[in-house]
Amino acid sequence: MKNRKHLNYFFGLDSSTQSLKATIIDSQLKVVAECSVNFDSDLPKYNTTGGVHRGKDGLTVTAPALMWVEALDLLLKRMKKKHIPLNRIAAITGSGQQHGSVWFKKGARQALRHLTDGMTLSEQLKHIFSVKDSPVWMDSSTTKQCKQREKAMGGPQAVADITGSRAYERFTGNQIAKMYQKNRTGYNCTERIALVSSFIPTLLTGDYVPIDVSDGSGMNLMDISSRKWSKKALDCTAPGLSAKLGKPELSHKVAGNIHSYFVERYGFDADCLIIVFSGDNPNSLAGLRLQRPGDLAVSLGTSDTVFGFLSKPVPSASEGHIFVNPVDPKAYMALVCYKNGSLTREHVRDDSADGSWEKFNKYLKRGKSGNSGNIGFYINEPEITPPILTTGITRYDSAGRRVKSFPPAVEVRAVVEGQFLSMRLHGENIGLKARNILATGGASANKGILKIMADVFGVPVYVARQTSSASLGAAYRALHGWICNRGGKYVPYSKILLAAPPFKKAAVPDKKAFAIYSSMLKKYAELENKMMVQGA
Ligand code: XUL
Repeated sequence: MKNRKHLNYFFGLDSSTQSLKATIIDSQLKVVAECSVNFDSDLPKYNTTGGVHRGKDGLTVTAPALMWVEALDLLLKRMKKKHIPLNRIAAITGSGQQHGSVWFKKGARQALRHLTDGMTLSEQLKHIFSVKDSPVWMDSSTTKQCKQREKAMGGPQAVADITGSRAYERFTGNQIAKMYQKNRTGYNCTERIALVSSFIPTLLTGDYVPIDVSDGSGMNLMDISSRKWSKKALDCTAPGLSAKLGKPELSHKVAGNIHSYFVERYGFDADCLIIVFSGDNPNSLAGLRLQRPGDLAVSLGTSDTVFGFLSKPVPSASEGHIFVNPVDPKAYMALVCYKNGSLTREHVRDDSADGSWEKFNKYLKRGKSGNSGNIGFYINEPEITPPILTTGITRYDSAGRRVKSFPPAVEVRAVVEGQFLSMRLHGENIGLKARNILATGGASANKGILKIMADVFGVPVYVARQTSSASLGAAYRALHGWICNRGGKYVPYSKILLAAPPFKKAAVPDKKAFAIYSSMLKKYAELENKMMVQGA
C-alpha cells in the first residue's frame, strides 16, 4: 500500500499584480520554503510595468493572461531547481489579485484537459483566450456600466444590499458588461470567465474551477446572503452569463486533484489536492488570523487596504465592500481599498525627500502629530475611496485655505497622516472599528509610518514575522481545506491555527496624539468633501 505519510506540506500561491509567490508550510504552520517570480524583470518579453499595461485613456489597465501562465511554469521550475520537495505537498490553494478576469475561448477546456508533459504550459495554452489582455483591479474604465447597473438594480444602496458593494469600476460584473458592449465577438466566443483566483487552479487541475464565494463577492454579481449569483445582477450585465461563470463554491472546498502535467514535470504527488483559491485580501485575512470583530489589518502595498472580520454586514452605498468570509462560511469581512498606496508614498519621497526613505523618515520623526493643521490629498492614480478620477495633489493649510505647496517635511507627514485618517474615516463608516491592527505589506517595515498608524487609530499595531500575508494565508487555507476534506465536514479555522507564531508589537499609540487625530477627523472629512466638489 502506498505510504501517504510523506504528504505533509501545504502550498500557498499568491498571484498578485506584480509577482507570483509561493509559500510552503508544514502541518505545524512553519514556513519551510518560499519562492517568487517578478513579472516585469523575469518575463520582460511581456513588457509590463508593475505587472500591467496602461491604456492611453489613463483609465484602462490590463495584464496579458499568457504571462501568468508562463509565470506558473517558471515558478515551479525554480522550486524544482532549489530542490523544494514538491512531492510532499498534500494540498495547494492560492490567492489572486481581486476582480481581474480571464477569458477562455470555446474549446479551451479540451486544451486544458489534454496538457502533456512534452511542452510548456504557454506553448500549449497560447490560443485558449478569447480576450488576451485581462482587465485588472486597477482599471477604472467602466463608469458608464456602473451607472447602468445602479439604474437597473434600483440605485447604489440596492446594489450594495444584494452584492455587498455599490457598483465599482474594477468589479468584474462591470468589466464583463463593458466587454459585452465593446467586444461582442470576444464575449460571444467565450466559454468561461474566471477570476485571477480561479484561473490559476484551472491550470493546476486542467479543468475549470469554481469561483469562491469570498472573491466572488468582488464582482457586483453575487448575492452575499445566499452565496449564489443574483439573477437581477446577472440580467443587467450580459446574456448567458451564468453558464460562463459556473457556480460559486465555499472557499474551503476541494476543486480537484493536480493534473498529471505537474506530476510528471515537477514531481508533485498525484494525490495532491487543489483547494478552491480566493482573492488576495481574503487570503490576507486568513494569513493574519483576523477572527473577531475589531481585529483589523492595514495592508500597505501597491493598493492600500484596510479590512477586518465582520459578523453582521452593513453594506454602504458610498464606500467600502462587504465580502463573504473566506474561512468562516457564515461570517463576512469588510474592506476599504485605495489605489494610492506605495507608489504615491514613493512619489512624495522622490519629490520631497530626494528619493531617500531615510530622509523621509527623518521628516516624519521631526514633525508634530496633526501636522499643525495642514492636510493634503495625494491622488496619483484615479482613486477608489473616495471616488476621484482626476489626478493631482490638493493641499489645505490650517485655516482650510487651498495652498500650492507644503515645505518638504510637511508634505511627507501630510501624505502619511492623510492616508490613515482616510482609512479610519471610511473604515468606521462600514463598521470597521479597530481594537488592534496588524500591519502588512512592504511599507509595514517602516517604523515611522507604523507609529502614525497607531496614533491615528489609537490602538497598538502589530506586524507578522512573515511579510507575505496573502501567500501565507493561502498556505494556511490549504491545510484548512485539506483537514475539512479529510473529515468530510467544515472544521473551525481557529482549530488549525494553534501552532501559529505570535505577532510582534511594533508601535503603541500616544494618547495625546490620538486625541489630536480624533478631533482632526471632522475637518478631514469636510475638506475631502470640498476637494471632491471643487475637483483635485
Ligand atoms: C481590493 C482590490 C485590491 C486588489 C489588489 O478590492 O481591488 O486590493 O485585490 O490585488
